[in-house]
Amino acid sequence: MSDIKQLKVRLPMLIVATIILLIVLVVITISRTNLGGDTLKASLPTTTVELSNGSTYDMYINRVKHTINDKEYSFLAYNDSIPGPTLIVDQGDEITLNVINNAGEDTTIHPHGINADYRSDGVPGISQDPIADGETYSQSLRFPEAGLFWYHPHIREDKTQALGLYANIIVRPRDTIDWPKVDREEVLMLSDIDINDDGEILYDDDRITHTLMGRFGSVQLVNGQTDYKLELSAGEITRMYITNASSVRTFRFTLPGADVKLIGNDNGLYEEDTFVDYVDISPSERAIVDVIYKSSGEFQILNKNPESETGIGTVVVSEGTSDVDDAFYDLMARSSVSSEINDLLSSTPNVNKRLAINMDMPHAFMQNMMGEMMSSGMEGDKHEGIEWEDGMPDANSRSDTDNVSWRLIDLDDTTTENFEWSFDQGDVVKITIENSTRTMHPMQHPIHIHGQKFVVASINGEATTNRAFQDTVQIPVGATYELIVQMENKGTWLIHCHIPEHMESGMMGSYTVN
Ligand SMILES: [Cu+2]
Repeated sequence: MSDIKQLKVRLPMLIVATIILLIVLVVITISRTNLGGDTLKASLPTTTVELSNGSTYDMYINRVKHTINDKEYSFLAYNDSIPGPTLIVDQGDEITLNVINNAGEDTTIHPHGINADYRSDGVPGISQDPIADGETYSQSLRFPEAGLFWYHPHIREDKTQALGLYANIIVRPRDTIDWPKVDREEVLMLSDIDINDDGEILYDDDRITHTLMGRFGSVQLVNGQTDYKLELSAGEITRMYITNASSVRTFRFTLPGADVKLIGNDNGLYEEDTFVDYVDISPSERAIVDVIYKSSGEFQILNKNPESETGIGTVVVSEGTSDVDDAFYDLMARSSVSSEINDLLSSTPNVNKRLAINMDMPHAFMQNMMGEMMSSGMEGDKHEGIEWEDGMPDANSRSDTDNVSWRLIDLDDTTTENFEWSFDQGDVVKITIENSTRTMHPMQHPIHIHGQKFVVASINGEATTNRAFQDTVQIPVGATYELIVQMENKGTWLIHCHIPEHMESGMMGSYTVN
């Protein structure tokens, strides 16, 4: 056969082979981009797991297929559900978690707000080594305080938490006298996920981006879904345990049509119950509200902030069978909470610490973002000192841990990059945190203290009222907060901004209680 004849025979075969190869490549690329793939199990609904004192619980971290707006994505899950299982334990009890990591990358589990043993705190480099893919790690948890807590990774939270690694722990109180009676309880985990215009969720495995503000998700979720629905009866008293697991988004949680009574937050109950129109919940904060709908109908759950309004779920209320319990409208005052807080605030702090917030970026990067900065309005011109939405998406997406550094500066030792404080057990420490308008990018920061509960004693010099113990406080732009912490739990603990992209850019310090 001549060369030309051979080519004539082989050319169609070559074209067919090339087309098949291209199809295979396209299919592989699409499944990677969607992070989907048929081999993954579909995510399961969240379960509630009651754990008794001394019990052991296996916690698998797996990749799962999770559907958002009819599209499948590869998410991460604790025991295959998003959110992970809600763990219910009794105050004072101790359990063991066997963490089996099949995430495909390092992880740890941080029991957020559970202040007991720093070796169980899930902080890599302090509590433990990272749990590598394929490894199992045993972690014992003790629950000294009652309330609403949560667990999440303390490695690459910007990615792995957003992709589904979040869940609650409810610690039942030993003494229920301060807890109003309710008919039912619901857990609402708020979060958001960044899905681009092409329907893709893109994270870089080796580089943390969106460090300027933290990554806002374009899609807001309740319990991992866009169509969360709660069915209630009119007159029924529902307790909602609400947690914000998003990176940077503050939710102004609003329930039109309901009477909403705020009873608790991060680390327990308020001094007094109050009726509220909404609750602001910053990243990692919690709120406990008791809710009544007096008439039947369909109602929206809104994130209704000063800049936008997003429906994040629905409440369908059917005709009630019983009358509204009047006890719901009694506002409880808790002398036990007040006396513990007053005792703490009346003791003179024996250590004073002062922190400022600072951000740095190279000149070239700043010049690069000037245009967007000018068009998004002057810096500091934020509603109530909070960035509710991403005002500079372009600069934010181009920022990373190399071109932005965030710091919590110890004003008494400004040369240290990340402070390492030392206290004695029993010390009463006043930490004053100023969030100045004069930084390069003024914005709010949810500051989380590991290891001890604290009280906000004053805001801009004015004493606070109706307080509760907290583990996180969001400081808006221009505000100065005074926190009082009693150092009860020994060990080495972190203080950091709970916007993961800020923490990873350096916004943290540590302290040791001897
Ligand atoms: Cu921050």
